[in-house]
Amino acid sequence: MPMAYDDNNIFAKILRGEIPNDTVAENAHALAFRDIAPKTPVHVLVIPKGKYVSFDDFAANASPEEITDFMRLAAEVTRAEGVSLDQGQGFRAITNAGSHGVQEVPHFHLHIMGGRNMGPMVT
Ligand code: D5M
Repeated sequence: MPMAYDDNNIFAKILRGEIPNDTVAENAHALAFRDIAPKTPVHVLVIPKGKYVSFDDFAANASPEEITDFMRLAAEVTRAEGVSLDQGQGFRAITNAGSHGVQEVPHFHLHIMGGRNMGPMVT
């Protein structure tokens, strides 16, 4: 069963064009834009255009086309931002889910972060 989705979340408003965003790349099923409060020199969020609450919802319920477009857009972002392994020094891709994951926005998003050494994983 798909999870309940809140149409009033901020990324839903971005997808509807109700609030602006700093778009990095886009395809049929996914959008990438700069995080409004970047924590690293490169900090881009990749979101599906479909209504998915979190990673587990997306991974379980999205179509193969949605998943492929999402992953390919994430790869495009790493190249566009110069952090992909074939041209740069790498990046960290993370997603927060639910209360223990400290997810703030209940629309699935992948953080692509880089431009400096990220240090060890923190808990
Ligand atoms: O993190 C949610 C992330 O979303 C956090 O890094 C800030 C970012 N954010 C919040 N509002 C906006 C807008 N309007 N544009 C761009 N980025 C935004 P998480 O804890 O993973 O849910």
